[in-house]
This record gives sequence, C-alpha cells and structure tokens, in this order.
Amino acid sequence: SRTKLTYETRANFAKNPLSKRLFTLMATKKTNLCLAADLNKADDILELANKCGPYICMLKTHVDIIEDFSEGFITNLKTVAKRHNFLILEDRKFADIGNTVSQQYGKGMYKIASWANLVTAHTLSGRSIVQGLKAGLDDNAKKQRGVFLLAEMSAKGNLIDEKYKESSNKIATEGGDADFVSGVVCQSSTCFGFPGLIQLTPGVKIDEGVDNLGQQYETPEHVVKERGADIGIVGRGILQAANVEKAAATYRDRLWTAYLERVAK
Ligand code: 5FU
Repeated sequence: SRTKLTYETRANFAKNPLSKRLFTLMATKKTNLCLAADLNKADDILELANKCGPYICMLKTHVDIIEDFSEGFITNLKTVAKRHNFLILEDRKFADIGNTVSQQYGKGMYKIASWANLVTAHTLSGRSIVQGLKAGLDDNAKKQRGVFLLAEMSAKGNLIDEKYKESSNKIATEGGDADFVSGVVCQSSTCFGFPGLIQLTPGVKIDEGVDNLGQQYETPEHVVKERGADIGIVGRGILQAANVEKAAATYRDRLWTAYLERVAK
C-alpha cells in the first residue's frame, strides 16, 4: 500500500507538480509537519513562521482571520517561506460553483492564487470545483499550483459519509483535472490508494482529546501509523506552547520518526 512507500518513491508517481515538489521537499528537509498558523495579527504569523520555519514542510493559513492583512504581509511571508524552504497552503475550503470559486481564488482582497502554492477545497459541488480553480490560471501558473480536496473532516459529528468519501477519491484520481490535485485532506488511509497523492491530516496533538467545539485530536504516532497521514497538521499543539520553536521541533521529531517506522521494512 502507499503508506509503506517512501516520500522519494511517491514523488515519482505524482501527477501534480506541487505534490512532486512537496514529497521531495519533505524527503530532503526531513519533515512532515504542517503548521496551522491560526493567529490574528500579521506580525505574529511572521514571527511564528520565522521561529518554526526550520521544522516544517508547509505553513497553513486562514487568511480571512487576519485583522491587519496587507500585500506587505504576503511579500514578507513569501520571503520567510523561501528562507526556510516551506510551502504555503491557504486553507480556504472553497465550496461554491466553478465560476464563483474561480473569482474567490484569483480576485478580491486576498488574490489567493497569486501567493498560495496550495489551497483546500470541498468536493460538495463536484468536479467543477477543480475546474473553477484552474480556470483563472494561465498554463504556466497551472503547473505551480495545486489543491487538496477534503474527503473527511476531524470535527465530531461531521456529515461526510462513505459514499461522499469514495466520490471525493474519484475526483482526486480520475479525469482530466486530477493533475491539479496535490492530495486529500482526510483522517484515514482508506480515503485513497494512489501513491502520487499526499494525505494531509489535521487533529494532531500530543495530548489526545476533544476541544470544546468538537475538534478531535490524536497523537502524531497514531495519525501517521494507524491513519495513514503523510503530513500532520498541528495548530494549537504548537501555538499554545510556552516555547513554540521547541514545540515545533518536538512535533517534527515525533511525526518524522513515526513515518520512518512506517516505511521501515
Ligand atoms: F479540514 C480540516 C479539518 O477537518 N480539521 C481541521 O482542524 C481542517 N482543519 C484545520 O486544521 C483547522 O481549520 C485548523 O486550522 C487546523 C487545526 O488546528 P488545531 O489548533 O490543531 O486544532
């Protein structure tokens, strides 16, 4: 199964240039940690990114929770990403018809398509969501962008069932637009089998449990070894630590060791 293959090997299967790039980045930088930078001030995110940059393969943003968003923030974030060699994922969770998604991606205040290497999208509206994301990009830009499709969620009581999961897998792997899909956001290894896609899994915390709004957590070891995560997303496990840099290093070590043990013969 795909979970026994190394990231180096998986890079060869990738159809999307960004998943190839990310697999290779993970293998060379030796990290499968994605930091969810869920802070409300631009400077706080930049400071966090600078401190934790050496330990992460990707920084995940929710650009619409930033109170003082500006183009300058994006310029600075891109500089930090280059300095520490990580990719930027805007967790926008697009969910509308293709024509609207195309505008939400490229236009408006945030111009997400101009800076986010990767974005997330729900599959609720079907294949047209991927087509909508691609629609506003020229041929060159299409090769430098990718989407993670949601096939499961970590929230307690979410409405996604087996059939939805299977259909999401089909959108991610079949048809002419699958080359724009970098991976799948999900909670289990059964979500897809194709080794060229990356499994991105949130709900990771050293202290397992549930927060007061239904977020469910499992340990780094559990998500990588039992649930098939290729990349673990950690937010508050790092953000609320007394020393964020130390916490990032710990999460990177535990996620990476779990991956090495998973692929060991
Ligand atoms: F698609 C998903 C999901 O199913 N669960 C999530 O938690 C995305 N997330 C995101 O991961 C969520 O929006 C947060 O940005 C992050 C988890 O943060 P935490 O602080 O580690 O709970």
